[in-house]
Amino acid sequence: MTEKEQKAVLVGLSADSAPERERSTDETLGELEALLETAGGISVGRAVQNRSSPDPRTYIGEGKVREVRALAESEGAELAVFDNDLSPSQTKNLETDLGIRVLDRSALILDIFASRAQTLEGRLQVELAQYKYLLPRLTRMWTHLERQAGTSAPIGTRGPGETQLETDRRHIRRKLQKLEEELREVRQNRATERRLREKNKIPVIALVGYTNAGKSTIMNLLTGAGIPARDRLFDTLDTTTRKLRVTDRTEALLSDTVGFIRKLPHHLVDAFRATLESLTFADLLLHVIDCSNPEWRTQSAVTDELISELGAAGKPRIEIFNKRDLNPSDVLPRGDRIVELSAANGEGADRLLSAIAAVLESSVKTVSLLLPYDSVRIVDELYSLRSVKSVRYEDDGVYVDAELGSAAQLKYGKYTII
Ligand SMILES: Nc1nc2c(ncn2[C@@H]2O[C@H](COP(=O)(O)OP(=O)(O)OP(=O)(O)O)[C@@H](O)[C@H]2O)c(=O)[nH]1
Ligand SMILES: [Mg+2]
Repeated sequence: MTEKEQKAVLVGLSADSAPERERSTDETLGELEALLETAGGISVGRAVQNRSSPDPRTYIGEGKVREVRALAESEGAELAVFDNDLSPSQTKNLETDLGIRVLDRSALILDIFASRAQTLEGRLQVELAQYKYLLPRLTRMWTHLERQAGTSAPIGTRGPGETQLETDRRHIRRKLQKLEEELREVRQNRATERRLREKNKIPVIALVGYTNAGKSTIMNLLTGAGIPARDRLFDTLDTTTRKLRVTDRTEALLSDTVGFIRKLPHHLVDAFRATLESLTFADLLLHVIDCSNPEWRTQSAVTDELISELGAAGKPRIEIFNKRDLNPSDVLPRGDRIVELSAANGEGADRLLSAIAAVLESSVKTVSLLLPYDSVRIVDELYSLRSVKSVRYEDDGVYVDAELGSAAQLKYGKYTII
């Protein structure tokens, strides 16, 4: 499903009964337009309605439906994209009343994810989310078709329709099961990688933030990873991890992953939970905020909420106010764990690295290590970190007292005797 240069009208509802976050505004419609463009469509008109509550049948009111239909006809739109989530029956009713295809926000985001996913795990996750989205909509598709055919089917002939629907449902359930199995297998491999990483005890840093905030650009700046970083939403869907040299005494693994957006379809959050779980294994989160976006406060709050939802709220965190070059004058929050950055030109990278080092090397402690003779090269490593305080060579190995930051404490943890 791609929407190649399809003309679309954007429709939003701001219902008093809905929580503020779910109401449609100029800003959310602007974001919807960016999503549409990312999916290969083009907006030819907007319609917004204020109402006390959504219409159960068509979401927007009857009069507004007529207005949208007229707008779509005059602009030659073949698609109406709703800024909110529609129930399966609302989608069907709107398609009938408007005479064009109707997508809601979740369907549009799913479509973008489907066209972007690169790795096996990414593709499986998106497919899983798509089938889950489809399942409840299947019934409606059939009732719709049945109604269209104008059949009030005589008793005894109603079977085949039902059977077809059941077959389709069963088919999708089987497909879902198979996808879940395949995902389990892929994830098992990743769990093995993670165990290996833990054995080496290198601290893990995860980039998080709203889509398009500049996460991949920062990853490239710091590690030369060469990840594509284009000005479109959801450019990155897969997790990439690279080694990062923080200072001459500390190295870490930095990972870049999928960005967040408000009203992220819950099927997607569920499907991507495993990818996003890398956050819960991280030792430090870098929360990237695009401070040139007038909506950065909301975007940052959405990210905070998703971090909590994923169970990573307690992690040490550095906030990066990125794209400072595009917004040099605004007064931004300040603090030890806040860094202003222009990832595009590298301005502020040194401050970012110092802030990372400060977190990873915080709580420097003197520890005593016992290194077996086959691991004696570690003494050289410790000398090069300038952390050695004393060394004793005994029968059972080398006893070293060293001053280590928390990253190195982790790394050499298995040799620690005090
Ligand atoms: N002017 C300016 N542009 C930037 C800066 N950082 C990133 N960009 C641009 O912003 C756009 C998005 O950057 P990405 O690094 O792809 O953003 P992302 O957070 O990885 O986005 P997703 O993967 O889509 O979630 C790209 O066009 C970047 O070149 C910056 O500091 N200044
Ligand atoms: Mg990216």
